[in-house]
Amino acid sequence: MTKEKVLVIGASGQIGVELTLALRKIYGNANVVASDLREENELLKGTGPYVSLDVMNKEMLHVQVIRQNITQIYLLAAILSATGEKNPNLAWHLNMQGLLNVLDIAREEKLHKVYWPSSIAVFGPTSPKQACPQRTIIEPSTVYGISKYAGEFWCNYFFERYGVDVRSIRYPGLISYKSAPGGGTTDYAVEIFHEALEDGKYTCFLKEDTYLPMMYMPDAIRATIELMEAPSARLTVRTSYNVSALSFAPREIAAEIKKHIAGFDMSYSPDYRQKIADSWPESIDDSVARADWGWKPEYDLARMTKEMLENLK
Ligand code: NAD
Ligand code: AKB
Repeated sequence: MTKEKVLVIGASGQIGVELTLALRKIYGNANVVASDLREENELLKGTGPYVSLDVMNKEMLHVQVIRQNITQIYLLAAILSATGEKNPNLAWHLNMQGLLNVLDIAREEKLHKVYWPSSIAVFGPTSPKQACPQRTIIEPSTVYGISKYAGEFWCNYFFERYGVDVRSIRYPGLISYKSAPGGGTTDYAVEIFHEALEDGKYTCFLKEDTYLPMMYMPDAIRATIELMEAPSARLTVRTSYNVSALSFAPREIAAEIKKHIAGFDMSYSPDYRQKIADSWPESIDDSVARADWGWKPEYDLARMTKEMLENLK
């Protein structure tokens, strides 16, 4: 078996830190190179190689891939929904060109596999609100969603035309305690834990009854690794897989936190992110991922809340 050497781009971000640590357990510390535009995350320091890298600089990226004998790339560098609405051109540029740079290099260097996440943000106001299916009407209304939907089809194109083994998941909002979220609409579901523990109160930027699909980070990391380890022949989706775990509204997570912090006080002050949240489905149908590669979530709202509070304390 060929030795795998993995490059994680965007390794200092919310997913990158935990995914890099998980990949280092599988492939060995020295065989997973973490990279980011910003400095190495504290949790990664001393656990394996780190290089400073801008995914927009294709030449430098190509040099690193050759120099380090990279066989797989996990591309996590992106601008998320809320930040994207503040700077649409930058979001489009990074989210598209970063992906195209990686796909081109993967084709030229015959990389074994590429991972690139999409998002539930591909869905828009005309998509079904409940149990949104794998294949349905997709008319995204954010620049982030547009870039993810276009990206999904680039992945499919590179697979069909050049045989690049690129795999993808449409993550819901991810909840984690190790590294901070990076400018999304679902970030409230992380902030709430920090502020509940620090101040005993939180002002939510979404309305109390805004249901959104969510997932606890250990489930997301496991989903990613299970998809990447699945036999290629079993995968029927080469755009991006729906995966589902939780669906809750701000008032429901507040009620769950109150079970642990009795005096916790939640108030609401919706801002521009409400419109983004309103354009997304409330829940996701992930039956294709379940059938193709055996996906199944482990965490419900109660278990996730308990673990988040215990770990953040
Ligand atoms: P994040 O913002 O926390 O991390 C992204 C990282 O990319 C940051 O550390 C940033 O410094 C780095 N980066 C930015 N520009 C770069 C560049 N030019 N070159 C190299 N690195 C650069 O994001 P995240 O939440 O970890 O998301 C990772 C991926 O997962 C993204 O594609 C995102 O769209 C997707 N996703 C995330 C969520 C979520 O809830 N976190 C949900 C759905 C999809
Ligand atoms: C965001 O809110 O932008 C992300 C996502 C769902 O893609 N968390």
